[in-house]
Amino acid sequence: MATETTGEARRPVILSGIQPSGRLMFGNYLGAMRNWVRMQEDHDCFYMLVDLHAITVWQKPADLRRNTLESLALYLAAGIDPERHTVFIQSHVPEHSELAWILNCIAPLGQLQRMTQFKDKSLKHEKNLNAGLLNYPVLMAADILLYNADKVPVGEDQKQHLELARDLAGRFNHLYSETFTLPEPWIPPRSEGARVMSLQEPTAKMSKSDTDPNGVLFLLDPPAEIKAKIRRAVTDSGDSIGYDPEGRPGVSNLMTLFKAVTGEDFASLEARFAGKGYGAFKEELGEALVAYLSPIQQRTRELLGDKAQLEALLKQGAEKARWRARRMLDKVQRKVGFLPR
Ligand code: AQP
Repeated sequence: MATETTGEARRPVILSGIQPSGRLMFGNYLGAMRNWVRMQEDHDCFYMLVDLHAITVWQKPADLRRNTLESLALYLAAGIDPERHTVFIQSHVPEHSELAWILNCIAPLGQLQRMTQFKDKSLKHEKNLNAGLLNYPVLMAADILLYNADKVPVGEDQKQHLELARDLAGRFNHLYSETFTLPEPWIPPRSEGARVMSLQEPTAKMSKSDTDPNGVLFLLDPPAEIKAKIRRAVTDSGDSIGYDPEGRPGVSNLMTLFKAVTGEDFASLEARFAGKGYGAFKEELGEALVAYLSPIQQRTRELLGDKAQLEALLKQGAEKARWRARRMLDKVQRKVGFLPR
């Protein structure tokens, strides 16, 4: 297992990132960020904002800038510590693109074309079906392998991409010599938010770029909007509270959110809301979400008030990341047969 010296202890390496392709939402928080915060205790963590990935779908430049900075503030407000760990923007570390090119040259085209996300996104973005969308998982493999990450905490939707990263690492090691650690996905259980579903279409995952904002709980939604979205959330026929993600995806999704922000387990929720109907349940859930998110929102606003400090943190993060990334890329380039610069 790859480890790095940090202070006295040698700790396993974690890497993960989110695309600033919209405003961060509750699925990103439960599937990724919240676990990142917890993992800081006993890992050496690299957390990025993957803007190179974001432009595989058209982004208005002003929105991309705003979403990147806002997401960084949310990372910090949620509890990510940029002093003890490495927080950076993907495009600030050019080694990601350089390694991606090399990996592209050993990535089987057929495997990339079979990726579920590629197929979904090709349908959604028919008019902008670009090569970046196909090569997305190769860039993701480069992100991970550059730092020899042991574990990658992601939501369920990213599992297939992790498998590709492992395949590419294995293939490179086989073609040249032992170089990359094979990364393991770290996926939270579904009942803890590995797959938060849309509030309007509970059989589809919640997505920050959903065209229906009512389906998405954004982390910076004002309190009144959070409560309104929960009130309008699609539930299932019947009016009892019961956890059954296959049969009753709407109410099960809301129960997952309830448990995530209060810690109350499903059996207790079922008993407490027996005979009370969806109305009372939704009111309490709305209140609980607002109480949970308010301190994060407040801290995000404060951080966004000091742009210079955020930019300084980014500069420091990019320097730390580049130092590690460069060492690995030099090694890879040497093995491939490139002459040293
Ligand atoms: N609905 C979700 N439930 C649990 N986890 C989720 N993640 C995303 N949606 C959910 C996790 O969040 C991390 C970052 O995701 P991303 O931004 O890199 O890409 P994505 O999976 O494509 O997320 P979105 O919000 O759906 O983005 P858009 O709309 O731009 O495509 C990942 O760990 C992901 O698993």
